[in-house]
Amino acid sequence: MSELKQDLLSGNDAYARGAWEAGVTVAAGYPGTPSTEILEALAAYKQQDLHCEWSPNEKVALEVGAGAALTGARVLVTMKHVGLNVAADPFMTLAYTGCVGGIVILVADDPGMHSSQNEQDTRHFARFGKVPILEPSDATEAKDMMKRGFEISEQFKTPVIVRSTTRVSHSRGLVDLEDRQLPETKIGFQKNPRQFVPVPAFARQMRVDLEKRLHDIKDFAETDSINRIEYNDKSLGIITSSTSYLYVKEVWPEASVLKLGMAYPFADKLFKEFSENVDNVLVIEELDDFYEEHIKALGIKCDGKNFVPNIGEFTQSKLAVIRAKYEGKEAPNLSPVEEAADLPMRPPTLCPGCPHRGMFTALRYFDCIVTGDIGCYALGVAPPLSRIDTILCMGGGFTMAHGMDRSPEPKKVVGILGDSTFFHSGITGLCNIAYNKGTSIIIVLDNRTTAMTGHQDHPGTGKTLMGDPTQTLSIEKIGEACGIKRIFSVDPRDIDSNVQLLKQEFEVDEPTLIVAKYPCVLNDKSVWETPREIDQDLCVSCGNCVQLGCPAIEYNGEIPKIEPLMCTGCSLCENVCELDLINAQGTEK
Ligand SMILES: Cc1ncc(C[n+]2csc(CCOP(=O)(O)OP(=O)(O)O)c2C)c(N)n1
Ligand code: SF4
Ligand code: SF4
Repeated sequence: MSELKQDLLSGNDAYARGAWEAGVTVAAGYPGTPSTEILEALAAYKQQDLHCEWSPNEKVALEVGAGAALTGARVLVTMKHVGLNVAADPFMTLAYTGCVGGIVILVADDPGMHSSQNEQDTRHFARFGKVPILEPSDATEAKDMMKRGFEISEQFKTPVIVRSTTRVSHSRGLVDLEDRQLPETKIGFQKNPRQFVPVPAFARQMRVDLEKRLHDIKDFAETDSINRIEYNDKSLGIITSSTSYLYVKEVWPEASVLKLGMAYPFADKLFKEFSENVDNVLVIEELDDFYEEHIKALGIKCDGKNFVPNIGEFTQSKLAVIRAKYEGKEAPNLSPVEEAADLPMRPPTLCPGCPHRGMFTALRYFDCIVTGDIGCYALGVAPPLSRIDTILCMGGGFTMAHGMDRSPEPKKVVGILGDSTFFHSGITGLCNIAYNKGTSIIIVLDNRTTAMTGHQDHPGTGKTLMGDPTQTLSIEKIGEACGIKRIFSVDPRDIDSNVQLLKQEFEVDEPTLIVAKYPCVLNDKSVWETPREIDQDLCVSCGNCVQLGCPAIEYNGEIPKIEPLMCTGCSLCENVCELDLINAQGTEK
């Protein structure tokens, strides 16, 4: 008898394992917490027959995935919830054409917004696109549902969404390991315009087929064990899914539960059967009233969002409070550790030596509007830099600048985004500025990586996800090709020169592209230099260096001091000290 192999895996590792075991041969995605580690873990299998790639954005990833799935290959596409907004266009039509090889779109939601600009409930997208969506609740189910996802995808010829959440992606559990099994499908695209070419004449039939397919999947949802009822005390029946299921099992161990593994299409027969067999129905779902609204529309009486919040992430303690409220009791005080009242504030800040700090410092000399974006540089909004005025979504740093520039707003506008964001969705904004005769200054903070999500490569870094050297795209040349004439490559640490450049470019009546190039100091330690020190005897405590907001500079009584263990020697503080009192440690004064 072969020995059962198990490993303690994070949800994201388990998704990767599931995809690997299911015989995925093509995987594409764009990084975004909490989904990022899935592709990294899958690429680490280094399988000859497995190709994993970072795409410049989620729309591209899904389109690449769709192409591969039409040849019969099994395909995984990964992204975070906001990424599906970017990929919404191909997603909605892929639901029509369907697939040949199974295609799973792993979308990771972030209830509580641990690292996201908004809270979104991806289940709505599944209903919108009319595709099935699975909701694992832990690492074991993450692997299993990933594999089921491919089977369902091939059985019904539809893309399948697997919806993760931060808690599922990042918590660990013991997972059974099985062998990789390649599907038997022969790879080879079979022409079939009626299925793959949604010109109106064919798309109208596809629309009808889509409803039929959805109907069949609904039958599946009502009979397959992916949705299951656990009868217990029948005075209360709870309908739930995802990690909420685990919290429910802890907080209401005696209750009956309808656990939904497939959130959509709705398993109406199960909703009805369950509600007929319990005295009261309570729906516990994270974020929106997705099930509740539908259950009520079926004429079933239930409680839900009248007790359960629709904002933020659940915890056991939150559910214990909800239980008390539901039962009309006083809320328990379940905080496991007393919160310390006097902990110092630790606001998020750019790292010591971060190259982004230099450009923000130069911009502080100007009364202009800065439309920012979502990378590490979003921290430029915080004091003491306070140099970002708006953030919307990836790519918005450029496009919002143009919108303000073309409005009667009298101030000059500077649009900022990072190198990964430039390739994600900055290029189209740049084309637009050139085409529509914008005059804003746009800056790419090019730190040679996607730092915010953990240093992933992108088309500008010269390396693929699989670790191979590749073509390095030049931001300057792309700018040129878009029609921008004024293009400057600068070192963000050179504050004086950058102030002069900005002054000059503010006077120009055409767009300017500035590429501020210097590597992220966490990604490339080769740029670290000797730590700096402040002459403690001569310093007049003017605060210029402190205003950089570098965590390595702290007050030592009246006089600021540099913590040598944190300092990367980036020289920025040296550049802003007008008395020239900051030098490399150990240099003669
Ligand atoms: C549509 C979308 N996809 C993914 C993300 C996750 N995310 C936030 S910022 C960012 C890119 C950061 O890289 P870059 O622009 O190079 O800036 P850096 O963090 O390196 O300074 C990503 C992928 C997101 N917020 N929105
Ligand atoms: S990770 Fe890199 S880019 Fe991000 S704040 Fe730190 S130094 Fe700056
Ligand atoms: S050189 Fe100055 S600004 Fe740069 S990391 Fe050191 S203390 Fe911070």
